[in-house]
Amino acid sequence: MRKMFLMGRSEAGKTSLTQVIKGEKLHYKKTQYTNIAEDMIDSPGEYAESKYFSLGLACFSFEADVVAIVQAADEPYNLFGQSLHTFIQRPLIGVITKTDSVYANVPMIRQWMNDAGCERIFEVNNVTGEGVAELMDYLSEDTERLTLEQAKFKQRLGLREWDPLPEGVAYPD
Ligand SMILES: Nc1nc2c(ncn2[C@@H]2O[C@H](COP(=O)(O)OP(=O)(O)OP(=O)(O)O)[C@@H](O)[C@H]2O)c(=O)[nH]1
Ligand SMILES: [Mg+2]
Repeated sequence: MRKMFLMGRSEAGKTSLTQVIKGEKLHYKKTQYTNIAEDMIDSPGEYAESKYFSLGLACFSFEADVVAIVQAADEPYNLFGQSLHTFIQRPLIGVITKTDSVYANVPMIRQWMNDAGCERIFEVNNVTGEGVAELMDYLSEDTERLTLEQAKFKQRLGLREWDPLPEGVAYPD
């Protein structure tokens, strides 16, 4: 199971998403701090909303296998800059929550997530659980653990750690 780090504005639905994935009933609990000990790393929305804290999010990302931007389908403006994936050394995905909102504008949020460099985008409704299975399938894939030498070998090929090796290429002994 890949360890997912969640970041996004307050009320985006990060904690609710962790509850649905864990099979818990939705219950409101304001996130006050970032806990890295759990299977998923949840963070307070205020970190993403403040330029003083936002850099810290990049540090938490190193504790995770995958970083997820969480944005509600009815968010009125975008907090995240373009090409965010270039300074996060983990696969970046997008999770669009509140797809049930009457103000939902999923194509617009998708555009923001594509601009940020998300390699996969998932749409979920935390209330009904719709779309969550697809995200769980993605998370259930294991991340390959590399030795330093293997990581350096991939770098020499211009690959990121999580990119597959080209066909016919193997790590040197
Ligand atoms: N309709 C609807 N409401 C949702 C959905 N996801 C979350 N909510 C509601 O949105 C509110 C905020 O959800 P949280 O999961 O606490 O948001 P958060 O991103 O963890 O917020 P912070 O902890 O402040 O960063 C709660 O009242 C949730 O019940 C969704 O998919 N649909
Ligand atoms: Mg929360």
